[in-house]
Amino acid sequence: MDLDKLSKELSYALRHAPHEYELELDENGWVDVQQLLEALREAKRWREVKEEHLFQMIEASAKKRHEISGGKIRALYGHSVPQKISKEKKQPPEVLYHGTATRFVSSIMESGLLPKGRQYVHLSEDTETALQVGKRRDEKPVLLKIHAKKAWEEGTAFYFGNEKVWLADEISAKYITIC
Ligand code: HQG
Repeated sequence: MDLDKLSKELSYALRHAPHEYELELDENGWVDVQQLLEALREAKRWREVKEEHLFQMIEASAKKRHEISGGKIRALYGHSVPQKISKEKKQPPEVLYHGTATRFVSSIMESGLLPKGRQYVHLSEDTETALQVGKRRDEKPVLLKIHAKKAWEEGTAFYFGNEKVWLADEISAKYITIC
């Protein structure tokens, strides 16, 4: 079983296109594990997929993208489905980071961080993770420091994604500095 491909397919199904699998996410993004497995098994590649592979996939991944609980599974962040996935509000640490491409920086420093194609802006707890995120779009990404605690105290909502990924609706430019 190719666990990396399985993770990518699940991210696609649970973040972006549940309808293609005839799945419906609940308000927190959960779907029934058995329904998901049945939908996956319709494709030849996943005919043999079982629940244990989902656990192995989560275990094998360096990033905690998915979560299983009580017979349900969900993506923890990254959604672009039209129905807004409700996330748990949580006070962020003093600072968070965002790695981005050089070509986006002037627009970000003018309009702030916006969710673009996804439902939320994604922020990282540590600089290393943020730089990795930025490297997806730029060999030499720019690291932005987000003054998260100040933004929170002044009314910006932050949400918990996983231990390393934080979410926000948007971040005003006044809380962002270029590292
Ligand atoms: C940029 C992956 C211009 C923003 C990653 C980013 C992450 C602006 C892009 C997770 C802007 C959106 C999310 C503005 C934001 N003007 N550009 N005002 N505001 N942007 O992919 O944070 O591996 O939606 O800087 O590793 O790059 O899939 O967000 O470059 O954790 O699990 O607009 O997705 O995780 O891009 O990545 P994205 P992201 P996985």
